[in-house]
Amino acid sequence: MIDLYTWSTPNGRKVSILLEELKVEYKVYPINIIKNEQFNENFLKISPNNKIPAILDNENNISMMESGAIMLYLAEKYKKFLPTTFDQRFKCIEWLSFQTASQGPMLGQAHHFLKFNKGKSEYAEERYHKEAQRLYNVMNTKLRKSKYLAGDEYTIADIAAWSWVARFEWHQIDIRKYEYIADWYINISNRESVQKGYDVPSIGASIPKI
Ligand SMILES: N[C@@H](CCC(=O)N[C@@H](CS)C(=O)NCC(=O)O)C(=O)O
Repeated sequence: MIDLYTWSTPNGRKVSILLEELKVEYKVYPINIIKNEQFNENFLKISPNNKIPAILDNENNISMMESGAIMLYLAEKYKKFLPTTFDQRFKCIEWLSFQTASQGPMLGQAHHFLKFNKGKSEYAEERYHKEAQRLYNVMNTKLRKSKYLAGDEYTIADIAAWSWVARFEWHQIDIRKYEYIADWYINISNRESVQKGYDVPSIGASIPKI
């Protein structure tokens, strides 16, 4: 059994969607980041960086923070959504790293300035909106060449990137302008496990439609 410490955010959803896809039994512990529960001492023991998501694997008592590491851990443990051939495996790690190091953090900055602090810095709004568009072009170009980010297979790299693309309204992107992302987004949105994992912890959230 996996304990999942999470909140209704793109980084949290990456892990709940993956757990649903893997059909693994898990227990949800909501960490309300609006109420600063991520700073509670007990949570700090499994998430030293004070951020969700985090997991505790009760089978071996291993805890894990950082969504990218958690996804690699679960995919490796349950042998799914991480290709086994050398080339494909590293293509998956490459696109997962693109997501955790570039796409997620930059879109997060776009949300900070475009949605939550509008009008505070014209420079930052322009910078992160431009960067969001650049990242969408990178993904669109890749998805024109292959059905999924790492190739022909649906992998943890897609789950990670999809979870952030689902916030397209917050970073003011019209997905319909990115034809290949739009098809990929709809295709993944239609997966039953993605729909289930999206609303964890349950608040009645539904996947934004395009
Ligand atoms: N690099 C981390 C980022 C995690 C992260 O930023 N989590 C946010 C929610 S999406 C959080 O816990 N924010 C609370 C805070 O920053 O205090 C990961 O990929 O897991």
